[in-house]
Amino acid sequence: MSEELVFLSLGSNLGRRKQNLLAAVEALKCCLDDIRCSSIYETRPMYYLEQPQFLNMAVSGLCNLEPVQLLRRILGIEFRLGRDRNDYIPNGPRVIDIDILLFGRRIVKRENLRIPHPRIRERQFVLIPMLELQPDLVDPETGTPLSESLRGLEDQGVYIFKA
Ligand code: PH2
Ligand code: MG
Ligand code: MG
Repeated sequence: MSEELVFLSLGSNLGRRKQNLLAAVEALKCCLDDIRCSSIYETRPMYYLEQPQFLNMAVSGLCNLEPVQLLRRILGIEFRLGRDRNDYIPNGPRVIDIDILLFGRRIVKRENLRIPHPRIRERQFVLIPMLELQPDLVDPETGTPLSESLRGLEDQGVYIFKA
């Protein structure tokens, strides 16, 4: 089976935000080896603005699963950590959100899973932590360095979290 370097984005803006992120990292040891974590950032909400500030971070690791299998595990972890998809507001508040950003250089276009994550390039709360882990990352679809996408963005309110 082939092993791929995977990048994930973690976010939380409900409950004990930092503990939620750290519990997710712990749980991800089920699916990822050699896990690396970015700093934790406090970030202004995007899209749906009337909600608490998020904590966001990026995680990388080596994965032996297929992308869809990884997604299934991630949905299980989100559920165990208290994610409630019944009172779900699109882009609204959540205890934990784990998104697959990159899966090696693979491209996945399924109804329930798109890799690379379609909104990476417009989100400082994703780009800043993931480029902290690996500054030379490239968009596998276009070959464009993700650092270039970041350079083109206006300030979105992303700060290192100190607490
Ligand atoms: N996640 C969203 C919508 N908006 N904004 C920030 N700052 N951080 C997030 O993780 C986030 C968001 C939907 O997943
Ligand atoms: Mg998300
Ligand atoms: Mg998600």
